[in-house]
Amino acid sequence: MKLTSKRSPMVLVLALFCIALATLVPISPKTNAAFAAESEGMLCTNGTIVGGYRTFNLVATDGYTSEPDGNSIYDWSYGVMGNGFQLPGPILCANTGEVIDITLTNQLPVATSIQLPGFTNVTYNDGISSGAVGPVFDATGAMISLVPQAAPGSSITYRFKANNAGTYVYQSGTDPQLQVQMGLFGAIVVRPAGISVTADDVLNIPYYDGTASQLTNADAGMSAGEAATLASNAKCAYPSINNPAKCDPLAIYDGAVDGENILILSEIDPAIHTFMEQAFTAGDLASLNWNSYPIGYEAHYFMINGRSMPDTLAPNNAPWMPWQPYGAMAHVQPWDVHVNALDALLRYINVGNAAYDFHPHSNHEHVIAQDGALMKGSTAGVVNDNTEEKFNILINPGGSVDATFRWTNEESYDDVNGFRVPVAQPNGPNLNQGSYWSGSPYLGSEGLLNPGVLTKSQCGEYYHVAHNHDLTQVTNYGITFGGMMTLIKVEPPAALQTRMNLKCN
Ligand SMILES: [Cu+2]
Repeated sequence: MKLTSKRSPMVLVLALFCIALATLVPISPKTNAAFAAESEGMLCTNGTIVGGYRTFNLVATDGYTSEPDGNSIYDWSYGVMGNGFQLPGPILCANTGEVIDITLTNQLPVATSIQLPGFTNVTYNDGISSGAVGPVFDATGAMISLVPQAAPGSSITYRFKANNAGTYVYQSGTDPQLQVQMGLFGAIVVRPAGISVTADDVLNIPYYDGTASQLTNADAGMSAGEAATLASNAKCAYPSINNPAKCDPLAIYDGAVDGENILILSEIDPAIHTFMEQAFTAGDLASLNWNSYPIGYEAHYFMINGRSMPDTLAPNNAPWMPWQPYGAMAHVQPWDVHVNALDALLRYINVGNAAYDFHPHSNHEHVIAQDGALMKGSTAGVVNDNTEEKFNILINPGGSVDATFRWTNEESYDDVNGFRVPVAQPNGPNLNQGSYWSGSPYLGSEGLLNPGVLTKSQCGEYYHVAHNHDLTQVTNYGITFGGMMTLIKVEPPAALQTRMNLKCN
């Protein structure tokens, strides 16, 4: 008796320990995404060429994503077959002229599909029937899907030709108000095939000097040799309106891996996700549709590439977010006509249900395309340029916007040659130092910080905020400085990095 009474608390502790261990086991274990290297910039899924078709094998499946406040959200999303769940779905990259096959295998307990806005002549084959995609109706005549769908456990292939370069959405066409909210969305990026950017093209890239006059790189003093070097690093987003064999001068961008970026904007009402999780766990299939949701819609998380600020700043494949593989922080260096005259490209997509007004601080961005169409027209061979410098970039639901960005050193200060514009700083105690402040107003320098201030500066770089201008959406469940926000990292010029032996990555 004595022994037992002495041991009882020990047994209880052990039992509690076992229960604690058991709760650490995921309820629904999922295949982890293939362990991939960290990187910056847009991360493409290229598929494989099978029988002349660019082929993507996707699954629709469920899993969990994390929010910066510690919340874990149950989602549905597309993933690459074999890699399992990820949010958003993979960024599918292709070239103009290619025929694309997307085979979707449905691992969800409800029917689902892929709708491809912006592509024409899409056909499907589900092994039983095939033909042009179109709305699907039930026996009573009610529409149940915008496109043919895959039943749970079955597959469907969609085939279409990538005729035009651009940035496109793909998303569920089945109960889309619910399924897109749950995470069934991704991006398709089509690049123009067969266009190489020449030195002459780079010399003629328009150069906006802040006045009404529009110069070119050549006017700004670029030499032919410099243009040739930059041309070898350049990529093209859209062909010229009048000469499809050439790149449009405003659509030439920095071909470095981090020169091309994507921002897929979305939002989450966590109550819907919890409701669907509970219905799924209970096997209550009738509740896995929009009509069964009993309360009003209210989003509390707002994301870029499936992540909320500050997670947006982490690199692609950050190991602590295995199911949210895409970062959203663009890296640039100061524009320089001699060594760095190619702009960064930012591709925006909105899969939310209202327009988002996105605002990059510091410089305007140059909006060049909307919904996969270059904003230029041609009347009797004369090009009408409707591209525009924008302070606020409006992205409509289901739509896309492409914009270029450059950061210019307006005061022409030059740390390589020791020219500094005088900047008077307040005394330390009067200075509130943010965690992205290097301690110095000069790019490539670091200065003294007040005691207790930890900086995230690596090499005296600048960080510019870029965020949804509806500040209620720059929040994580109501807590500000989160949500649909990221930073643009302006690194010191390459020459200064070399000279000062700066480590910027
Ligand atoms: Cu702001």
